[in-house]
Amino acid sequence: MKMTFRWYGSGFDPIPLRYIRQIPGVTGVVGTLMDIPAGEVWPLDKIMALKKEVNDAGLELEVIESVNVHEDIKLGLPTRDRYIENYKQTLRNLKPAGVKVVCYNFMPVFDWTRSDLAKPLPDGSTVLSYDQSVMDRVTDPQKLADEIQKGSSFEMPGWEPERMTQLKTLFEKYKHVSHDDLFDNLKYFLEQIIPVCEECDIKMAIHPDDPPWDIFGLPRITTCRENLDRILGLADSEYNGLTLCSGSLGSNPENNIPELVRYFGAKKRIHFAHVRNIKIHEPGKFDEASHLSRDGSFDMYEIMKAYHDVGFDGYMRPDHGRMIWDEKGRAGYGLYDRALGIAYLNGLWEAIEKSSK
Ligand code: DNO
Repeated sequence: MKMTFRWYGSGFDPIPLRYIRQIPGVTGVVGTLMDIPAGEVWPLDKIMALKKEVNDAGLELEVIESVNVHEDIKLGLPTRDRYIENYKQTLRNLKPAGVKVVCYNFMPVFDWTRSDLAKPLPDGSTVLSYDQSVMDRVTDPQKLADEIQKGSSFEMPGWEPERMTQLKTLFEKYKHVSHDDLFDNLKYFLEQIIPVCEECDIKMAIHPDDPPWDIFGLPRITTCRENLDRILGLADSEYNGLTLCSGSLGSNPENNIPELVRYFGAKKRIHFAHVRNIKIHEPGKFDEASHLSRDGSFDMYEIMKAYHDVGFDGYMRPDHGRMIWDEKGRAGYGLYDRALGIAYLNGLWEAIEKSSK
């Protein structure tokens, strides 16, 4: 297992790389180019400059999160071919930088969605929170998008301004897209991308939908074991794999995370692990939590044990943290609580490893 830390890049992330280097056990950064719109080619020189910056700080850049997929690909429009060609070129440009895994998602319009980006907990920290009843009252998703973008001093990934300005048109276009259409459109994409991944030795790792159910009437398919299996079958290659995000999948209690880790881990199709805890209050209502088992609904020991038992040797990162100690930063992506999460996950891992000998 290689422990990593998501970093949005200089100018986009207030956390200096040297701080990340000081978190025990972190070997690499999960990087991105925030200023390249979905669908455009990532220029080689920008990728190499990012690699140099990360390497100069004593860290590796082997995982990218995300290369976003243009909506026309998800919608299956004739214009998709141009964007797929761009995606292939981006993969070819990532190869010389030594990138091994690309995380992406296939969620229509929105990436992860929350009803509150800073809900106060009794201990004074704030967390991301989701309440379906609040979402159900949102009759105009444009308002939600505006609020989220206004409330956050940083642009959210997947909530890029250019995508949000077209919200109305996008909703219109998705009216005619069913779940099966979305599977077909993903298949079309993967069939073209995976041979390039094989050539470049870069593994694709689809991120689950968050939350893993339809929102605002938009179809979502990366939601449960059956669908994940179906997605892996769309292009049967180890290069077509998963980002197994405990918090996203686990917000539906029917998704048993240790079981999913064992099932997909045994198939060697988990390339990237996002490990975090959430507190589920009732179906469709949850708060994010510290990584500690007793603060949330998941048994983090069982999750880490499952990774250990399947011999997981891929990349792992903590996920959304609380905002603590008056830190100001990107919602879910502050330094302190994610660093605490890493220390805890590494502690579990060491104990599991030693006691299994
Ligand atoms: C949320 C993240 C997601 C993820 C994308 C992958 O915090 O895990 O935004 O990066 O869905 O494309």
